[in-house]
Amino acid sequence: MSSSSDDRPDAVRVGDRSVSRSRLRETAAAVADDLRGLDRVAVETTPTLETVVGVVGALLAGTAVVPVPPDAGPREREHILRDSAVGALLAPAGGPPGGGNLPVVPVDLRRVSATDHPEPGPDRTALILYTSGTTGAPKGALISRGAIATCLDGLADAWDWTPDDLLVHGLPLFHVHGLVLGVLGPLRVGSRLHHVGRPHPERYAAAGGTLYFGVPTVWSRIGAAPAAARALRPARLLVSGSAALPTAVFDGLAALTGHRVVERYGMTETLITVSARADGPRRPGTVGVPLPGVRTRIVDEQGRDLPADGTAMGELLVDGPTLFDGYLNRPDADAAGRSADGWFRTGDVATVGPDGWHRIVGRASTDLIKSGGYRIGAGEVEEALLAHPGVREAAVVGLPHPDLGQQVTAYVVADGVTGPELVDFVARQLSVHKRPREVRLVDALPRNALGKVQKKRLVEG
Ligand code: MLC
Ligand code: AMP
Repeated sequence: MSSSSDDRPDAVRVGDRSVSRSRLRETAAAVADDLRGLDRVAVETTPTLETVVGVVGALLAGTAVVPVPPDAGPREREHILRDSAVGALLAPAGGPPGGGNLPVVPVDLRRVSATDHPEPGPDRTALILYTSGTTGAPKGALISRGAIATCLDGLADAWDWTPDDLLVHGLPLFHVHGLVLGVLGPLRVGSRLHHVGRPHPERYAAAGGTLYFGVPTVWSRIGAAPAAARALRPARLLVSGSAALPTAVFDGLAALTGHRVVERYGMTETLITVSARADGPRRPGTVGVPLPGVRTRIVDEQGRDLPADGTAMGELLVDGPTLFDGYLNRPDADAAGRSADGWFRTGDVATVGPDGWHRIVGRASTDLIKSGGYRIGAGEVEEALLAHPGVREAAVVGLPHPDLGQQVTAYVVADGVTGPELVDFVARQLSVHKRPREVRLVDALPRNALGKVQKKRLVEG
């Protein structure tokens, strides 16, 4: 945390409760006292002040934080807790008992401590963020303190983010966007934060911020609520990321708010790597230029470099100080995610212009879906469906959706079970946003001569 002598009582506000920075440090120090010596701790990431205090407490203690989505179904939750081998769960004091066999360390905002915890080194793991791949259960990405610090300093520079700002957002606190940028960002920069609970347009409008974060779905909903959009006129900067911002949404917001949205690009594994700048142009459909220290290049399917001519399309590779330190317990996945010379393979297809501007064209695989800014692995949802005794075959794809970008759609061959029953069945295992929005019951899945499901045909209809 940066040390600002200014101690505003509403430095960090979540919902209708706020704390000053000094109070945050004292309450977090009490959590850190409880965690001392613990390597990893899970945090129940409800959108509350307790989550902020719990995360900061763990960071003060040098204990790696494993965020648990509050709506994670039992199967997903069990996987995260088992795979990360956490020693305890941090949860709001007085909340429902949710630790199972794990000891629960209560986060109590009334408790303070004056312990001065020494700053852990930059190589220490700060966060283990569970994220979906194309197949199987989510993997835990190890994110170091140094990677986070470098990323946030780069963004502060790109966006002229200063202690004078009031950041407003309502994003979930278990991903890079809401947690790293949206909570650790203001703490590092020294700006105020107002987390509005959920990213509803009217809550953004009422918050009177200078800086706003949203995923494209949030911006699209604000653009569809003209009064809320107009209330953002006095803001300094609107920022979009986590998925592609449609040009129509960019243009609509420009007309209503007077702001050309700054777009930035990143991933759980790399943090934010490319962004437009506050003092530079913003071009709809593009995500800007690499942040300080980040290197990017595009390659063809054989791994050969492609020219940065604005036309050649290839897989985007990135390297630099914001990269993660690998997946927990998954050296196989680490190796598969790197090029021969060690750059991280994003799986995104991009063009790079001669001026360094990046355009994200799409994803190389149809098996990673982005819906409402959430990353969803088709394989994980398919496995959840196949666990139903009536399901014989399942193929999950992301179909274009005007509000969500893509919607999770399942094509299923099944006996004696309805679509809504299958949606409920998945909901009992996985997070809400991983549920199919639609189940299409079919007689057979399209397959090629080798028997492989042809997902492109399902997407193209
Ligand atoms: C949702 N609902 C469903 C459903 N999905 N019901 C049935 N089937 C499903 N499949 C329910 C919800 O629980 C909710 O109910 C209601 O339907 C409305 O859902 P919704 O339309 O999805 O709206 P909402 O829940 O408000 O979600 C939209 C959203 C959300 C934009 C707020 O998708 C979101 O918070 N996205 C942010 C994701 C994010 O932060 N990604 C960052 C990844 S990091 P009820 O009863 O609850 O109202 C990253 C790196 C980077 O990508 O670059 O940033
Ligand atoms: P996640 O790991 O949840 O952070 O998701 C990372 C993925 O989100 C990237 O690989 C991209 O596919 C997508 N993404 C993030 N930001 C953008 C953006 N500005 N434009 C297009 N796609 C984006």
